[in-house]
Amino acid sequence: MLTDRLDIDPEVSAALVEGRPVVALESTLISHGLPYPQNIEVANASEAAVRAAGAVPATVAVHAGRLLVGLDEAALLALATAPAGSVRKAARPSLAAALAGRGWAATTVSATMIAAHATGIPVFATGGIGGVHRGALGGQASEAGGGSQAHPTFDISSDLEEIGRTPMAVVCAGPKAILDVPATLEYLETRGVPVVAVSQPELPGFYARSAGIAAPDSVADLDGAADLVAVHLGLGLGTGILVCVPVPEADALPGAVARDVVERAIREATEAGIGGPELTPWLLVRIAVLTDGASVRANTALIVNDAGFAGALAARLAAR
Ligand code: PSU
Ligand code: MN
Repeated sequence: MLTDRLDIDPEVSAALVEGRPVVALESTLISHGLPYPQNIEVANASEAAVRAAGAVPATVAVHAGRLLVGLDEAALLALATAPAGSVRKAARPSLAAALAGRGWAATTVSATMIAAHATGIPVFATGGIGGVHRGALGGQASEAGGGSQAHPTFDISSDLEEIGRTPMAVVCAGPKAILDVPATLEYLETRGVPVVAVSQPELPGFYARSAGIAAPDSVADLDGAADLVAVHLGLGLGTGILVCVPVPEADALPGAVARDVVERAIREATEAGIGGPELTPWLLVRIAVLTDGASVRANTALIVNDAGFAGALAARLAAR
């Protein structure tokens, strides 16, 4: 059983027993999404942002055959400083391999949601969710451009299936800009996942404030988000709800800049034959180089912002 593999941090379990707010955080963005030392700074700042909002952080990872819910400082540092390639990326399809291995594995959105749901944590924060990659469906990707190969890659993140089957609020800054964002929204709609933008009608665009398309739904602020999340989870439909908070203005990439570098990085990835679980980390690194670090500043700012928002959301929900 999954529950036999769970190691829940005592502070996290005490908070859950007492009905206090807890926010789950993922760890792949630490090991695969950002360079050192920004990754450890973000991991610590995200936990601090959750606490400042009145909630308890629970970063999730796999170590020595155990699924850890709540990491201490040493564990976060171990993940952030591990030599490249030594930390596995654990998603739903790779969770068993990660648990069967001896070392560290970082959890993606899907594996983090599995752990959080098994623990009883209803709010989760990440940077940007994975989704339908450009070219996943073959031919020209819809509107967002790129992905011009004729054959479909079928590369669709397991994040989407997980949000479609787990009743939890997922706070992010939009689907990652490297994706076919319109197709990702369609997929979420089919799986019954409400997607709501906070404070603006447009869908947040991960590196940029806007993805350039309307969000399926929007709310004015935190209170509006808490109301909608409470109703959705209260209905017992069994699906998650995606709450999209735009990257803070000061660190956002201008929309046109983000679009250009993303398209160039995707072209280069296709030429280099990059695919599978390597694709997302490869693109994030390449975009960091192409923007001279500006994308890393946007990514770190949006992750910490999402964590703070999720903390406040969890606090509202726990107070009801
Ligand atoms: N958000 C970020 N950086 C990341 C991720 C999210 O700002 O690196 C990670 C998440 O763990 C997400 C994963 O689940 O990217 C998606 O990977 P894939 O496309 O291979 O499913
Ligand atoms: Mn994939």
